[in-house]
Amino acid sequence: MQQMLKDTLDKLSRKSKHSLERATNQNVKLAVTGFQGAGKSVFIASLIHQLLHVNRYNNLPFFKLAEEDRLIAAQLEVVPDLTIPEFPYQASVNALMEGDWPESTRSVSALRLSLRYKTENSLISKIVEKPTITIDVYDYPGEWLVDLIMLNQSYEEWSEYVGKLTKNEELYESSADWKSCFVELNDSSIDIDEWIKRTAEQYRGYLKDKAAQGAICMPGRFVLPGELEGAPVLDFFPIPEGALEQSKVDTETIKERLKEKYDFYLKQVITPFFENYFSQFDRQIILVDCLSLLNKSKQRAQEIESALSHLLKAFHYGHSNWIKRLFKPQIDKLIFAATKSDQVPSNQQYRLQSFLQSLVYASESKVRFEGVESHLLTLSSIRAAEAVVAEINGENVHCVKGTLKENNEEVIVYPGEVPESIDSLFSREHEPYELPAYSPNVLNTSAHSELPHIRMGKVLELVLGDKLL
Ligand SMILES: Nc1nc2c(ncn2[C@@H]2O[C@H](COP(=O)(O)OP(=O)(O)O)[C@@H](O)[C@H]2O)c(=O)[nH]1
Ligand SMILES: [Mg+2]
Repeated sequence: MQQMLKDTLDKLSRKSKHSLERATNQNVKLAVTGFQGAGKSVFIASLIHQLLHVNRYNNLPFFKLAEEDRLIAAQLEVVPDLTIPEFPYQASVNALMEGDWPESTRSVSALRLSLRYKTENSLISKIVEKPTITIDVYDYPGEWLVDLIMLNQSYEEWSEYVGKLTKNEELYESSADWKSCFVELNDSSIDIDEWIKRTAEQYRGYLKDKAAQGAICMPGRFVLPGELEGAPVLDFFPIPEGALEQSKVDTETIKERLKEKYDFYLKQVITPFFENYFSQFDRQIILVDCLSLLNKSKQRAQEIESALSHLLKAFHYGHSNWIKRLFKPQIDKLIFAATKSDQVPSNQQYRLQSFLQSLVYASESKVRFEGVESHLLTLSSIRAAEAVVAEINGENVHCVKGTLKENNEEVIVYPGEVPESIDSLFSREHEPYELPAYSPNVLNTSAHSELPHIRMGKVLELVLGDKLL
């Protein structure tokens, strides 16, 4: 009888220990957000790499878990949703190790990383000595992110918004002359559906050319259709101001057809995408490639700034729309990061940070007002270039040193001055900032497959620090 009682008690305590252990295991879903080329995929690859190698290289200052030597081990796992392909972590690291940047992203992928660590809480350590925390990260083409803006717009509003953007057509070279298709509407016998199909094809061609020249283009699937290549849902386009005035065809029918396609796109393409991948996140990091604005013409930079501010508005957590329901319930911390900070001399890092702050100021205030904790920093997922002081015309000048991608030549560059705010970028004539394409400097800095970075430890502390027991 006694033995039976003891067994039962043991069983019970094992069971409660098990459920307590389960309760102490945490999961963080991190949304890595940013336009194409912002540095999302490289960021994810580096983040994972730093965590997998933390005990070997002591590479994460500011990440307390690492500094206090409490991380036992990290391990890659499959994300429970088996329908999502795995993030190509190994391929990305292999590319970096060979001195190449990973290929740009063409579809959604995800990865889970589990960290087992020692808790510093003596009470918790009595129950579970070595808790685990898992981080899920999702990667997707930045081209698709911009469509979030469309969720706030009717066809008419969208058409007007992108109509303004396409006014500056001479800014971009393209062989696709979609606007000239409107001339065909002088012919009353034209088949409207055929015409829409043809014009949409031209419009997609135009957007692809524009995107290739660094513009942010909407709808994102027109630039990178993924599985929608050739699907009729992509057969729509905006109506430029006054373009239907000379039309001998029923313009109401045209508008109706385009609106139908637009609404279908919103409902069947964008909404499920954001519902599937964005609704579950706890933490978000918005990566911004501020430097790419500095070497563009004013008009091109203004276009990107406008897309960014529209996007951030769509994220406003307090909006009384369904985007609020998508994002707000979960996300309690938001980090804005200016990426590729290795391309800025050390004495100008603060300028990069204040430039980012000026870009996101309105959004950050809103987010804080809503009670979401927000942070702002500069980082470099892979430190390709390095800050140095060089003597130029007898003076010591803060520069960057890197290896050029095109010919592997080592160069020391004074890139110019980062403006302290977006207003200052637009209000005076700046010398374009020099941004040569550097190779990831992994081979030079590491004999042991370490990926050099700037401030990834700080990012990890912000993302995970307060979740650890
Ligand atoms: N110098 C430097 N360049 C970077 C860094 N991260 C990304 N890049 C560059 O930016 C490009 C785009 O990065 P990627 O992560 O593919 O951007 P994504 O489109 O947001 O996923 C890379 O191919 C690199 O040329 C960095 O930390 N430092
Ligand atoms: Mg990518």
